[in-house]
Amino acid sequence: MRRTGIYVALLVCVGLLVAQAATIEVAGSDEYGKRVVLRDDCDPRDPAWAPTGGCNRSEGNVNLEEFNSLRLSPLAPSVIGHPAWWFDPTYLKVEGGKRLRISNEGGRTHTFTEVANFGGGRVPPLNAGQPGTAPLTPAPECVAAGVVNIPGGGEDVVDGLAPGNHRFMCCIHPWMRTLVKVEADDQN
Ligand SMILES: [Cu+2]
Repeated sequence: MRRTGIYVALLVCVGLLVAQAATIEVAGSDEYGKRVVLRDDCDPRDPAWAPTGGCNRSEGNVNLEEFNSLRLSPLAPSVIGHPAWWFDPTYLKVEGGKRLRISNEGGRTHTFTEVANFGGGRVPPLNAGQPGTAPLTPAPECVAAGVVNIPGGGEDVVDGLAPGNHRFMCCIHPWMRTLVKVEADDQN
């Protein structure tokens, strides 16, 4: 009886380990695509977000006043941006041929736009640096037709990326950036 109990306990342990391994595999697996999360922490209780699209979050802690106060730094002439507005991760490697899933877990609208070079976005007030300095020059891709907006809670998919470096930025908040390094598929 005692030995049976030990076997049952062992089986339960093995089962738990297998279940855990499966969960980890799915979360990090290329089979379903790696994921970039577009993040912000807008405060839905602040009505000041409403005129520019609102804040589609159940909770958040950054009001528009704080967002604006952290957009610039006295230590730099150019745009810094509120640190809660970011692409997570800011650098990732994917295997060639695998898709990339994009999830906007923020409450504001963002874009995940590939550009040849990082630059300014399409919203002039968010490109402006310190008084007396030149604003960021918009990346051409951000002012072209067809830029896809991803609303708060929205999803998108990027696939067909060739091996090499790919720069993605938000065309609204130009400090939101990531570099995707696509590795050559060595099975060819
Ligand atoms: Cu954005």
